Amino acid sequence: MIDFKSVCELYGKYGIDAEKAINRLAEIPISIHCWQGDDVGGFENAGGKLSGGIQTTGNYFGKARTPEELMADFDKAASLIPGKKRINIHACYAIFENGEKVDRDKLEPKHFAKWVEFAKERGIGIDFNPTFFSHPLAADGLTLSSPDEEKRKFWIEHGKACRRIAAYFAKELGTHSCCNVWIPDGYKDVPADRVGPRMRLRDSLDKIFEEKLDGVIDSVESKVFGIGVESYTAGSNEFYLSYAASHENVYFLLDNGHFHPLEYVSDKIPSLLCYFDKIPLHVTRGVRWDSDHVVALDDETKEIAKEIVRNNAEDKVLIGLDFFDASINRIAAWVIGTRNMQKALLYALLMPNARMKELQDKGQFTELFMLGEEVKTLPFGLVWDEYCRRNNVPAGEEWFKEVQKYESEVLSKR
Ligand code: RNT
Ligand code: ZN
Repeated sequence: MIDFKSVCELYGKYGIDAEKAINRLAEIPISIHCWQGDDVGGFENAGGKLSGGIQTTGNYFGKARTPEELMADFDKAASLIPGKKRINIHACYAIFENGEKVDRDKLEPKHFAKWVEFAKERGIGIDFNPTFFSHPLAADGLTLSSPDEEKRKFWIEHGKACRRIAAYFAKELGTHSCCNVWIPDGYKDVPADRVGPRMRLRDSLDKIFEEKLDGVIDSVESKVFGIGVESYTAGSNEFYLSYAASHENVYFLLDNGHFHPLEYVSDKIPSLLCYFDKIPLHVTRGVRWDSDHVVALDDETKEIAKEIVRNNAEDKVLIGLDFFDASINRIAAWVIGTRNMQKALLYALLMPNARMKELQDKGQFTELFMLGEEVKTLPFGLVWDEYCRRNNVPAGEEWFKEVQKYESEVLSKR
């Protein structure tokens, strides 16, 4: 067993301070999405079907069916994830009490009081999302771009209501609340009018964002296509990027599953950093047509982390996760995906970033290449293990025993 001191010495040879790296990592919050726990189901109508160009596949047992179950599962996952956390919830996770139920255009902060209580007890912030899918008024896949003015109005009201709820989270919890608009709107086949839906969407957004609200970081999330809307997406990259660039206080959210597979979100981050002081992210793993596989410690995740770390952008890039896999234990999915994002950040923090930048600027590309390759085989895993130990979470595969125990004692009884 190599002790941590020797590991630090190995890194020290490259001018890398492993101690500093783990301290910095501990300060980077990850917003963990609640929806991995129940396949984006929400609490509105048990067994309701997910729609809107997104899908979960698989039927692994033990899915959370109630707020209590979802919160308990989240807690279990969080107990196995080191570092700072936030929780990201959706409007369809409103918790109604005393038999009350309102439609989405009438949602109020009180319907999320239980979530605030949950977050307060754990000292975490809440990020939020209006839910523009899985609803009868979105059955045709059109919401804020709908030509049906009644429907469009309903969804505008929903967006406004959600922003007020996000402001309530910010006020109650003393930290910002990122409120992200993603809509499924699009067409399966080649549309006859591509501008009309976008002009309606633009108008809807203007109305939603009209009210100034403290503590809310508003964002809009683009997508290249969804299942069933393969030919046209109203909220495209160009549309939302232009919207955010031309509207103060509205930011552009990058979901790395929402681009052509050969496009890299890691290269979009430094581009946006030149213009925006906030960049909300949905970190995920795209696989062919799916944009929502559990985050792996793959090259692109590492590259995304590098762009955050080496640009000192951890206060600017708001890291959120967005994946949902129903084919494996959902708690394990949360733990693996979140720990992978953190591992990627640690990996990036353990690179000789300043020296590499200098080599680039001096044109010393041979040395730059050599260095980048050499540091790849430093004992990164041992620093990660130490980080886990210091944060009182199991290192290595030890955490999985906890999930297995929870699976047999809790999940299997559902
Ligand atoms: C869908 C978007 C969106 C959703 C969540 C549930 O393609 O990525 O962010 O995944 O809002
Ligand atoms: Zn997303």
